[in-house]
Amino acid sequence: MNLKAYLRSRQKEIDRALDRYLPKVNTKPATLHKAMRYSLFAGGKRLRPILCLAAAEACRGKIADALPLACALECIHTYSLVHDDLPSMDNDDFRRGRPTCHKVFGDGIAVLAGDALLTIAFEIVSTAKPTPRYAMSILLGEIAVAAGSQRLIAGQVADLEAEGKNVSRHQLRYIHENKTAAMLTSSVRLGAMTANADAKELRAITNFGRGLGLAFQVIDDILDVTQTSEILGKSAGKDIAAKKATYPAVIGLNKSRAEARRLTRNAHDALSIFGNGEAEALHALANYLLEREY
Ligand code: GRG
Repeated sequence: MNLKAYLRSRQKEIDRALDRYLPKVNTKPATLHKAMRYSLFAGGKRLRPILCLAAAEACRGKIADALPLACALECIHTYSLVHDDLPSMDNDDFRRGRPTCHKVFGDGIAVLAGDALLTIAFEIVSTAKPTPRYAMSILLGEIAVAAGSQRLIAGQVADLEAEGKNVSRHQLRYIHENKTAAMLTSSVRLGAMTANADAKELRAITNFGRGLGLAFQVIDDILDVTQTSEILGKSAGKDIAAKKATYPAVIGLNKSRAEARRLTRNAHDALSIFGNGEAEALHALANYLLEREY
């Protein structure tokens, strides 16, 4: 498959849907809606929504049915980035290649834009069509848990508390599993749910998500060391400067690369139950992430 064309077309589809879901820039309070749109349309890769749609496809679902969940995931992801960039957290001036939300709109509006992006995600989920196996309560529970105090936010807390300390490989795994892999795993699980996946398919998709989610964060850690700020669209080398808990810091660069490859192989293997090229896009996405390592 032509992955570049696939990514471009999916990104456009997701952007069009997000544009429909978000209040227009001049809707009162205009500053807030401007800030929400500023961060949401800043050029993110749309990885979580694309994974959600690809998982729906693998389980023979319709893209249109998965789109509300895909968009909700991107809103939550963007909120987490806006809050993560705040001076009281990671204190970053650049994100997605442009000044961060608080640099443009001020800290107060950036906090509120993040809050509003998180909240609108649930409004968007409420427009999704439940399936025979997955009621609306299951869809809502899945996304709320992934974004909640024992997953995404737990990972962020552990990350903040680990700064400047020596962390074990076990603690590092906890941070990555929660801060990064939980949302990526739920992205593919929610796509599969909108396709009414059976238990075996959902298990396979979940294992794929776990492998890919962890590999993604190991690769992100590697990129922070090996790439420039221009390539990353955010400040490079920040992890070392802030004495962050990262894979290269804990096990070294070479072992981190081997670990990223091992986790990506696990992700591919998990998809073996799918036939007839059903999971072609998921395989291609896993390879694409690994290629970014260099
Ligand atoms: C504030 C609750 C809260 C959580 C913040 C997302 C996050 C947790 C922190 C950002 C820093 C970081 C390294 C997070 C790990 C996940 C990650 C690599 C995010 C970047 O995701 P990409 O590469 O970004 O998909 P784009 O901009 O392409 O969407």
